[in-house]
Amino acid sequence: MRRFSAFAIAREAARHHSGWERHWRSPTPKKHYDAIIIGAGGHGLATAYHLGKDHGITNVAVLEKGWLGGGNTGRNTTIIRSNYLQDPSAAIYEKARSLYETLSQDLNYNVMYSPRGVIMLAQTEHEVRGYLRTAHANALQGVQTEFISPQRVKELVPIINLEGPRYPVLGGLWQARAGTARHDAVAWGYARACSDMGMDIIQKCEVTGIKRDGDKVTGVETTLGDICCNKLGIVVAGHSGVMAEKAGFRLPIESVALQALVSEPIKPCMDVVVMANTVHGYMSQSDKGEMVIGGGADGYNNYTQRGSFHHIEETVRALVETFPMISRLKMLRQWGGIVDMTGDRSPIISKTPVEGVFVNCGWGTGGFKAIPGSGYAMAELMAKGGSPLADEFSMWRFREGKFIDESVAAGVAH
Ligand code: FAD
Ligand code: PYC
Repeated sequence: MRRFSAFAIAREAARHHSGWERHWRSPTPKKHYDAIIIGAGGHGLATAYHLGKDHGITNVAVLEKGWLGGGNTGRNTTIIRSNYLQDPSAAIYEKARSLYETLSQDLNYNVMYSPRGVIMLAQTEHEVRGYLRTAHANALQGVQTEFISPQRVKELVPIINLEGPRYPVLGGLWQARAGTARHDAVAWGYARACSDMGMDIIQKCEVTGIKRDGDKVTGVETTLGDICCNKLGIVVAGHSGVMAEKAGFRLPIESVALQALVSEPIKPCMDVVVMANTVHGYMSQSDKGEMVIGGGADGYNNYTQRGSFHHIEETVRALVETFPMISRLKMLRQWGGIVDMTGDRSPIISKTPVEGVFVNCGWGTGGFKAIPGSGYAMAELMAKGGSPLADEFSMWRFREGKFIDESVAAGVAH
């Protein structure tokens, strides 16, 4: 694959951009692969990338029923942070955040990582205590966060109203090196790098069954025919329960819709990300100028990929108090994704009861930020049978009671 560089861009500009190559091949599936990954979202593609880059396993296919990045990876609000409470979470989210810092260089693809800083507002006394606790835990974990005063919040976010009668701003948990990245570019960058290593990324290929010989996986049934493999990674987010059932086991997971919306574009007015978890709303400004707004998850399980109107109303009504200027904005678009929720709001990166089958899911409302770290850990697990970053996230922790409770750090109420 030709590398992107200032020189390449100048040369293409001079010849009307006629020389760019396709970013990834669209091959027909082979009969057999060493490893198959189901799901070409960020986590599946990052897993394939690290299988090749770190472990030299390149006879790999990534199978996607729709289009690459068309699941939650292309539907999220792109917030990246690592201010979690528990040690195993801080380790994997901080690994991911640090990999994001150099991802554009590593992939030779501009993922537009923007470490603009994230504030989680404390709007009740209870939240103040909770975030102070997180800041202390982060200090021990080597994650740089601090609890800041309302005045400092106002300096960082001039458009904020500190004095809301229902939701006064009492301070905030601030992570200066947190931020955002361009979600599609993350998927595209990984896909291009995987294709460049000789891996097959096959879109419009739905996995409809999982083939076993006794307790061992032998391959998958797909809409493009049967394909054999030695190892299988299930990385399908909101459809993890469905896929696990096809493999013959159950996962402690539920699927619900989470939604977001954007306003019309306006002039730059907010250059950090603000999460207001008491009101289940969060907001950032995109490079185009739109205010990107997200709300809470649906209160019932579903696979709609749409979201519901009452959430838009609840989210915007509450945010208007904290950001009065948004009452004047027109909202342009709304969309939803199906997120996969575990009981302790932490992911599952695990071996399964079927030999050769591995699962990576349960990132719920917060997995975009984890993509590089999750791919790194999942690849290590698939290649070596264990990974220091993944071991605590085994699916058996629910049977053993070793929960990793992140219901507060998840940010979105669910
Ligand atoms: P996906 O991107 O959903 O990929 C899974 C893929 O599997 C899909 O493309 C799907 O088509 C494919 N698939 C499913 N079944 C099959 C099959 N049978 N055969 C083949 N392919 C199949 N996280 C953050 O960190 N920060 C945020 O700000 C944030 N905001 C969010 C806002 C919204 C509205 C939503 C919906 C989510 C948000 N998230 C956020 C969560 C984040 O988007 C997800 O955790 C993450 O994208 C999950 O990535 P994934 O690769 O596991 O899943
Ligand atoms: O995990 O930071 C997050 C998040 C923000 C919005 C949805 N998830």
